[in-house]
Amino acid sequence: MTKIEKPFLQSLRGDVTSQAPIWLMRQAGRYLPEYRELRSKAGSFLNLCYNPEMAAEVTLQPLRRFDLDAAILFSDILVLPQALGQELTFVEGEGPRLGVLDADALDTMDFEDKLQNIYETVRRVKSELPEDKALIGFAGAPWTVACYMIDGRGGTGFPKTIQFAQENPGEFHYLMDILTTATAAYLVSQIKAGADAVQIFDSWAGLCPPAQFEEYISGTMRYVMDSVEAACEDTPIIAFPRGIGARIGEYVDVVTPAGIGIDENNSFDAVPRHVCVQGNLSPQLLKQGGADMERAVDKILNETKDRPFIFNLGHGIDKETSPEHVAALVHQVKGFQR
Ligand code: 1CP
Repeated sequence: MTKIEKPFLQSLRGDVTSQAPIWLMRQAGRYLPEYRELRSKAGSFLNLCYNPEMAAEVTLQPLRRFDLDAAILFSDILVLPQALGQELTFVEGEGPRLGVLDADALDTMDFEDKLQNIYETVRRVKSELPEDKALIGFAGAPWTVACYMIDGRGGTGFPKTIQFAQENPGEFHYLMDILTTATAAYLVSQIKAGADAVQIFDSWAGLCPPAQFEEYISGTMRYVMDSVEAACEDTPIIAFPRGIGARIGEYVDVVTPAGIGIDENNSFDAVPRHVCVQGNLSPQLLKQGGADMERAVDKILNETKDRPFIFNLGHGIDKETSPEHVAALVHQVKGFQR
């Protein structure tokens, strides 16, 4: 029997596929009624993350509805600081809250014990996924995770982190080293459990002071990549350094990921043509739908038709998005011959 290819992985290996593969950041989530139903059964977001049966179901929900090419593990970037021993809660409608950070008290030895249910979710999804669909594991990049660990919450622009990184470089470095090692181990375990590729979210890379960009963004990512590649050399890694603007070219040169996520304010042109680009429809346009969305999608598809490419949003899907707009988007992308 011939092996069925996964178009998502073909793109990451550098092929220009005849149709663009598509998945959407935050594709499992509150815009889907079936998600809201399971989420309320689970009682809390974290209960859902740590329950392999429910988390696997939520991971697969968007693929049951739409012809997406990849599932992304249902979890969160903040389960890693929690496994390291920092307190984490999710306040309904307000997002994450982390306890006061004591970097010396972090458990760098046994933190993976607390992530076993997440690896079990990966195994379950993998066993249920059709052969032509890929499973994406993920983690936050050290800078972005440190932002939440130091500021304790999102939505503020992370002023404490930015100040701390500048005024206490030694201590900040210590935290980044812990996160670099732990993130790599966490990703390698997801790959060993069955993830076909991993994405590293540096959602707040754009907030790093420019003078520290090489150290905390591109340099740190290079270390994470080195460790993951040493253990799993054939598994493609997608980097998503959101908001870094014109530094994207330099970033790709240093980090050399198989795939690079482009946010809606950046352009595909800034990246060498052999590197697989992923992006970059505005989540607002998806929410709006209709002719404006169609035009924007068409522009993206035309711009990327001669290079390895994965269709995605420029950032996570908005929770007010209509599932019908997602269906229309997938239909349009799949109907475009490259
Ligand atoms: O109430 C709920 O149901 C919780 C909402 C929610 C969801 C669905 C959170 C809280 N996290 C998630 C899942 C999630 N988070 C996924 C998995 C599935 C998928 O993509 O379908 C992923 C990949 C993430 C990653 C994540 N979490 C990032 C990076 C991507 C991004 O959006 O920039 C970040 C920054 C987080 C932190 C986080 N977790 C949740 C919220 C609301 C936030 C953002 C907090 C803030 O800064 O305000």
